[in-house]
Amino acid sequence: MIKYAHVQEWVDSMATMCQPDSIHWCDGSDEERQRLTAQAVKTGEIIALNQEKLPGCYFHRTAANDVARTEHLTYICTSFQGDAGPTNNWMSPREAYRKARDIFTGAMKGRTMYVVPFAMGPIGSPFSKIGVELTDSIYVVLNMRIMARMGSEVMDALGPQGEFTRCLHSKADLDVNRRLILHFPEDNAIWSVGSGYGGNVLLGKKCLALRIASVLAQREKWLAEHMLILGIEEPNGHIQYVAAAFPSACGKTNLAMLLPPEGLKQKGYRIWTVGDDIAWMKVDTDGRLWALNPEMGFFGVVPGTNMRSNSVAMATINRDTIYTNVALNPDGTVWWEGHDDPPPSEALDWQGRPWKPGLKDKDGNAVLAAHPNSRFTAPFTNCPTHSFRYNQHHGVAIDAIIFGGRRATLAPLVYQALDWNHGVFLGASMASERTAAQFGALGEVRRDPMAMLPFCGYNMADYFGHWLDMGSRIKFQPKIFHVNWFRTDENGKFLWPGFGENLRIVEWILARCRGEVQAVETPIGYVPDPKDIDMTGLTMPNGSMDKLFAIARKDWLAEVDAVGQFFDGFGTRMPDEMWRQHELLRTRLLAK
Ligand code: GTP
Ligand code: SPV
Ligand code: MN
Repeated sequence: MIKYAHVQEWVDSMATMCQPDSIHWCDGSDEERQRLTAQAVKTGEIIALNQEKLPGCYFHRTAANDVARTEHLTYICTSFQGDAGPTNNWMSPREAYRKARDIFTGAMKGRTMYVVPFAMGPIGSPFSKIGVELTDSIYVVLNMRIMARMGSEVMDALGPQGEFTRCLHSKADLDVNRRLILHFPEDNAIWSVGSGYGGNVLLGKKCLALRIASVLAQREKWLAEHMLILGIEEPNGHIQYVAAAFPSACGKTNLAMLLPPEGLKQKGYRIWTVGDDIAWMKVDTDGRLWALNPEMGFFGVVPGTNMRSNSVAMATINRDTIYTNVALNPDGTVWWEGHDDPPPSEALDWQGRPWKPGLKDKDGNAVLAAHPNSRFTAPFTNCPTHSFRYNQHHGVAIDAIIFGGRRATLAPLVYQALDWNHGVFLGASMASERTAAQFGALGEVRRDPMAMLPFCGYNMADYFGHWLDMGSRIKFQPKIFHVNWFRTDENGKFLWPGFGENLRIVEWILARCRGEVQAVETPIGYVPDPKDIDMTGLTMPNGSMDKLFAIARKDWLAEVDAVGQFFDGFGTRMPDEMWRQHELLRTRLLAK
């Protein structure tokens, strides 16, 4: 394998600090995967699952205090605090390097440092970016091999002078008090220490493909977004693509793997999964917005996944998958809350403790077998609906952009922005209830603009400005929508069945994009005439649809105030157009 001098020099200097016993350059071969897997099984870092029932599958437990992204320990390290903005934690690069260096020094003693060259995006695509991650975790190497293009072919593509993101990771002692996830956009570098959990340590994903990439995207006039990409093919062969941003654990993987509901089957749609978490989007010479998924695998939420909610995911994760923090059955298979199988009579929970149904903790609360943020890592091509375009260098042309949150009240099932700038406002004022995907209080409603709050690598006021600017660069702008699958009734029950049934809403969205269906103009945007949503085969309790589409003026006016408070936090850096949109919404709500 080629070891270019500029890479070697950096590896050497990081090794001097971390002091590993040895250094291994990963070539990405299958032989290497087998060897590293055997080694990790031997040390107990991973557990081989039942190879008859789950061929190629392995299981890993993270430390009990290391089960989700730790946003409060995640920093954007720029020379000026204003460049990180009010929604990011900030540290000066000098202080960040100093603090991290203390923890990294000697952290790899007794361990091997793995050098992992990886590409986000197809190798050779003008979209693609190369990174090299140094890590002392085989679990990370095996996950990176699934999630990204990895190994010698990437090094070959890099070339002797090639620019790459310098990604350094060490588990160190997994001490939450000595954990830091640091981004240095000015140096194109990421340092992560003290964690072994997904989003904190698979540095190609959130750290590079969103936080660092968003900075590059602003500079180079493209978009790096927390979005799924989905294609819907009609029987005549015409495929329309949508990109959708929902916050973590709010349904991206599920929508990306959508299975048409029974009642719509006769329409003959075919679904193509292009991506489930990240979209990089560029304006092409044809004046359209093209989107590409830079990843090669799924790092998806396990609980709630079953044959009814997502049979496509079930088919994706029955082989060559790494499971993290689920429950382990005595026969070497796995289980989680919401699995098709009934709970096993006995199992080991995600922490490796004996578990049985009905188990309560000392306060009388049910003990979960799987962690609510337990995850699967599965190859993209395992997915039966994976798009034949996944390796194409230009991605797919996007017709609609969908924003969505998890909101028990307020936001209707679907509405459409009046135009691009209103759509940007709609994305910027998004809010959602907090899930288990990040450390913090569950259920609390927080603003999460474009589902990028934890992932934007620069000042979000500038980011909104960039979105506005992008609109003027796209000749054939995608239409922008907002959805809410999570509205509840008085008893806290979801009003909308969700999952495959969401196709009924996507269908309306696509018809709007084709200009084939009228809509009702309301103060917040266009909403469907209920008769335009195909409800064949779906019966809902009386009045549900009214509740799903109710727009309460009083609540929306309160929302306008809350959005205003959020916008105030950005001070004078906020683009005037965002305030103009805010005022227009208030005016429309107050008008008779
Ligand atoms: P990240 O990987 O964290 O970015 O999450 P994601 O946005 O891909 O979310 P995912 O599709 O994994 O869904 C998260 C949770 O939401 C799961 O428990 C799903 O069962 C649930 N969910 C997904 N879609 C729907 C839906 O349409 N309705 C309801 N009620 N729940 C849903
Ligand atoms: C998310 O939290 O949005 C994820 C999982 O997709 S992680 O990779 O941990 O960020
Ligand atoms: Mn995500």
